[in-house]
Amino acid sequence: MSSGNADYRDSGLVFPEDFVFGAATASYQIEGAWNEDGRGVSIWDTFSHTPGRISDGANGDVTDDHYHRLEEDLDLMKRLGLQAYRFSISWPRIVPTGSGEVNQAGIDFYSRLVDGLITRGITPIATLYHWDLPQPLEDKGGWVNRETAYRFEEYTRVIGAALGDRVQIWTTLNEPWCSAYLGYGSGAHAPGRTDGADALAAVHHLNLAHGLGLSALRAVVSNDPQYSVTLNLHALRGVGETGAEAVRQIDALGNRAFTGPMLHGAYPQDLLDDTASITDWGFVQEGDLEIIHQPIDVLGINYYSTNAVRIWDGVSERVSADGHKPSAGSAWPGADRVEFVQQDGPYTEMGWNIAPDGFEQLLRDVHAEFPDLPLMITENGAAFADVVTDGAVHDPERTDYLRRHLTAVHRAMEGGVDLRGYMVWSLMDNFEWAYGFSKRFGVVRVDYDTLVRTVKDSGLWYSELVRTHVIPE
Ligand code: IFM
Repeated sequence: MSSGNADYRDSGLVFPEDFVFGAATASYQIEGAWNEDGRGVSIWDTFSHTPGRISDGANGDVTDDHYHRLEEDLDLMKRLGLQAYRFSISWPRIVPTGSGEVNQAGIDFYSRLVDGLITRGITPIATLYHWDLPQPLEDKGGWVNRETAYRFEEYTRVIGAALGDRVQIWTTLNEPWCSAYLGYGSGAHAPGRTDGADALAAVHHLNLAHGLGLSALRAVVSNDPQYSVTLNLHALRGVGETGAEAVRQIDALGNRAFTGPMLHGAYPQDLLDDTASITDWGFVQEGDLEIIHQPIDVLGINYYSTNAVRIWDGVSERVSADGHKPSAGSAWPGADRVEFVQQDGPYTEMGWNIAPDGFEQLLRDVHAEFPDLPLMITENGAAFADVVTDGAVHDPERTDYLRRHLTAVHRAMEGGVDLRGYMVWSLMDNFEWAYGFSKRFGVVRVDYDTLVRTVKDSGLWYSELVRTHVIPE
């Protein structure tokens, strides 16, 4: 698959003054302190402590130790000049068993984080759920159980009341596609379950949690924040004659299963038809779609690469380059005949193809479908095998990746897409889920032995961009 990416490397492009540049992280990936100050156990603690689940045998017990290094990390953000910081809140730090008793120490931690950001002139963007479900809720069925959505609503009310005078953008869920399909379909992510019907029930209950969470926030916050959700919308390329049909199926499962109910107020009929032999969608109850379909102020988009698909001919050896860790089950229930085709490089260390043109196209497509909805890039970045040389990290590939993707963002804006900001993934190297510490996404290096932070060359480059709003040389 060739792609037209060669010319996506402009410098000198100017972003509007009110365009916000920041960085993103997630609680389980950076905090550590997994069993301190009253924090409960999450599904990722259980999963990462289970032998064989994480490629390098790592876990998030300590990871970047951000919980204990909060002030140092806030100073680092200030030094980089970040205008916004997108973090996630660990549900089991706030409600350790997932329901009932609230842990004040957890609330205090995020309150200090938010105050520390505001003092430094950095806008707090809070994500309520970036995958660390309290284990006791999983023990009752996790996201397959409708009750989990109501527990999410309760947790949201607690943390919304505590931080709802200061947080400026609230994001309900991060990438519910991963929570549902990797957590309950392919089993590559916690809780590691592999049942297509469960994955689809999880899709709906996550959508429901999004709606319930929005209502809960609206009822308790005291400032005037923006409301959002972050989706990892799949940028799809059809291959050959069957490409269009394969794109339709994957688009339904990967994109429209979320944008349908959240932004149009209905599940797409073709999704229901494609999955009819797996589930009758009886878990969608009367009134659910009204709860889910609420106005949001900005849609968060995470983008890394594209997927190329076609319908498998049933004869030739089947490839399955869907960009995720090989796993026991399928991440695509009902799309059994779709084949993910290996795309041309270059690739990042994740094996993901580098495709800024796919990024621009995705942004244009989303804007065309939802012209009145502002967009924000809530994640974009790349893992590469960094090398430390005399205390520095020269990572030209990451800078090049960022430049190309920021060029794509700029071109989309020139083309009329209403884009409000860009959060690089990630502020610092961290626990990359099923890959442990083997993949580094940070613009700041973390030495996992000493926990020393070193700004990479890409971080210096990004810092200049943030300061000037012009893509540097
Ligand atoms: O590290 C993850 C993040 O938690 C969610 N989006 C994709 C990133 C890179 O895989």
